Amino acid sequence: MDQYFDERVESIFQTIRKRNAGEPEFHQAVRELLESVAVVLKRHPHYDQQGLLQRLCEPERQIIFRVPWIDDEGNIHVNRGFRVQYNSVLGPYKGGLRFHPSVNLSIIKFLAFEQIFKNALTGMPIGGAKGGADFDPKGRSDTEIMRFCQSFMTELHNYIGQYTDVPAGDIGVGGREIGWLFGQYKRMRNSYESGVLTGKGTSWGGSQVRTEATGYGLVYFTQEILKHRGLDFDGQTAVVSGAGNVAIYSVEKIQQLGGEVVAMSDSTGFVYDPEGIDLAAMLEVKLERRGRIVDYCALVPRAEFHEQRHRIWTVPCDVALPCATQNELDEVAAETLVKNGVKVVAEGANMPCTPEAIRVFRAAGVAFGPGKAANAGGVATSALEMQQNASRDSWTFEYTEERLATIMKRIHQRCIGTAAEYGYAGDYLMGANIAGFRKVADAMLALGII
Ligand code: NDP
Ligand code: 2IT
Repeated sequence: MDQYFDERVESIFQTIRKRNAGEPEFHQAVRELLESVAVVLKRHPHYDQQGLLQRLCEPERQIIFRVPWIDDEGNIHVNRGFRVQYNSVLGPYKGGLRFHPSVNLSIIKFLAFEQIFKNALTGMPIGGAKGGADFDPKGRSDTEIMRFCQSFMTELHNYIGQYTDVPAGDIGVGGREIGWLFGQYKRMRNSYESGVLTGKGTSWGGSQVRTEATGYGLVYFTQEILKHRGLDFDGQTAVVSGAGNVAIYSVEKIQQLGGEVVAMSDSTGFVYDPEGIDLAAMLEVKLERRGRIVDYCALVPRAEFHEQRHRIWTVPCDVALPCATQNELDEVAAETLVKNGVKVVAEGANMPCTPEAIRVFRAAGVAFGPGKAANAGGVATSALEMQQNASRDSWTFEYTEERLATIMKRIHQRCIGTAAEYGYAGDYLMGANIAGFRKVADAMLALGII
């Protein structure tokens, strides 16, 4: 019986792999989930009815569209836009938009697939989706990026809505872009539908704490892991990769909790600051000037710049938080972290650790918080924004942050409780995958073959 389900899961995965050829990131995300779920099927064979796994792995809808725009010199550019509406069994599709030259269907599908289970873990009524474009905002003027956002929304507006699909930000899409996207949506629809996008400005329907939420939530989740091991952040040394939205607010919260962050990175390299990152200087370089991380060293001369961003993981630390992009932390990096005594690794980015790196951490007994649990605070606060929009209310910063902290604690408990129930005590990856899967699968079985 046990072997039957291992083989069954492998055969379903092979069919998915063949049907979605040339999509390695998508295969990676599906494989991890299916491998965790075999143990659930052994205990509850009814999940293998109604073609559940095959339906779960096939997106409900995938939209690919042309995004033409004109640059400041009058040249015409054509980008490709995506929205993968993966699963709406728990609520309207929900998930971010990524603008980055590396965006393709494989990346959007893996992100949308992960989002289904992440959103389920939050306990909020939201389905899973992701979108974006292979547009590179780097070096573009504000007017070029605004025109791009307007062209993107001119097509996307046909497929979204507060009860249908609610996008938000991700890499390359922050509050500024959400403003341009929302402005164009409002204009196309002649309707002030606040709940159609999240991550809005607080004066026009946005929620307090949404900007900080992914980073803060990640650190709350990591704090729970530390507590579970009889530790806290006070005195811990941390390394945080990336220098964008998630990384910056992770660093802020770690510092508030008494930890010290000694390294951060961007796509051009990393900085090591032996006295701890000066966040005001980093905010000036990355958020105000939108500059390169090397510029931090001009403001903080004690810091060192290193060109190879992957080598950030050679900096010894107790807590490692990869917060940049997928597959940024590989097996070699994981071995180095373990050798240097890392205690906790938690994913702020989506799928930043390769499967081989995760195996290294689990084998070494390092606590590993997978992204779909650890970085769920962003989307959870998006759901709080939807709640405020639906009731035309707005909550204070303190109240909203308290809600976020409670949600992250509950996700931690759900991971720990579920992992123990299935014989994997302390294994957050198994806990998150199983708890997320069961919630979605139960709803899919209840709603029939759709
Ligand atoms: P930002 O665009 O604000 O920042 C991204 C950071 O990662 C930048 O420092 C960027 O460097 C670096 N980066 C991005 N792509 C690459 C790449 N291919 N190679 C090297 N470095 C790269 O994005 P966010 O902080 O919002 O997102 C970071 C991660 O967190 C992503 O994986 C995202 O999916 C995930 N996430 C985001 C949430 C959110 O609410 N924003 C919620 C949950 C997860 P550079 O500027 O040099 O390109
Ligand atoms: O990966 C993610 O969870 C996000 N980019 C946030 C999604 C959202 O809808 O807030």
